[in-house]
Amino acid sequence: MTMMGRLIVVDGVEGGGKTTLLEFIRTRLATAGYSVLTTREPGGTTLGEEIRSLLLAHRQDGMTLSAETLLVFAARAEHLAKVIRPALSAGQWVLCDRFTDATYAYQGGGRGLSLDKIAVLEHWVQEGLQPDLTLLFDLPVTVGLERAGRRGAMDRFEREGENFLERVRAAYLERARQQPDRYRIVDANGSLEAVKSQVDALLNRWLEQLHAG
Ligand code: Z5A
Repeated sequence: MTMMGRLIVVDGVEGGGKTTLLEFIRTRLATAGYSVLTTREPGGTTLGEEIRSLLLAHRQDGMTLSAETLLVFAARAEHLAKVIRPALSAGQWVLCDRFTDATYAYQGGGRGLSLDKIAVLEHWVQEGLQPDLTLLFDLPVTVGLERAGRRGAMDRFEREGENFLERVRAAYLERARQQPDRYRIVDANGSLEAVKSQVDALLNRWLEQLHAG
């Protein structure tokens, strides 16, 4: 019987460097002998990437919070069924740029959707599947925005501004506090090299724990 793979998620407020470090993390896990598939949310499938464009685009008539949340979970249902579950079943490891914590943080913390409603969708779509590890890239919102701003035009979420992102950051940290086994917090407010060496150390320790059973 093939061993199930593991689901590792990188998440956090913008500009933390999670996308920049994705390849570094993939290489680190590959060196440890794992076959790793990298993917992202919203996205990861043809339909999911189309939904991502809808979510990030600026529209004159906006989007209701319910529609936004249902679109996020529609993309996730597709992603789980067509990419994540098949890979895990085949023994592959999946490294995903953002996952459901982002829904709790952005739609829940940021926009104020009740966490109970998110939990209903989470149970429906994930049927108990949770990441084995979530690396939470944490940094002051102003630093993250400044970095994201340097990268180019802002998307619909980055334009919400500082107060919104402060609520998003607080929601991420609260989830990490509630489920310390699953989360590792990365202090992303340093040089790229400093963040990399932290991530490397966290991964080494986590892999050791995993092997120790
Ligand atoms: N969203 C949601 O609302 N609900 C959900 O359930 C999900 C998502 C799943 C798209 O996500 C949006 O969807 C997201 C939330 C919402 N909101 N936004 N924005 P995304 O992950 O695709 O967002 P992104 O725009 O691609 O990435 P990001 O979060 O903005 O950035 P990042 O991945 O944390 O950082 P980065 O792209 O690696 O780095 C940003 C820039 O900073 C880049 O120019 C780097 O070179 C630079 N950088 C990175 N690290 C450093 C350090 N240490 N020093 C200096 N400069 C650095």
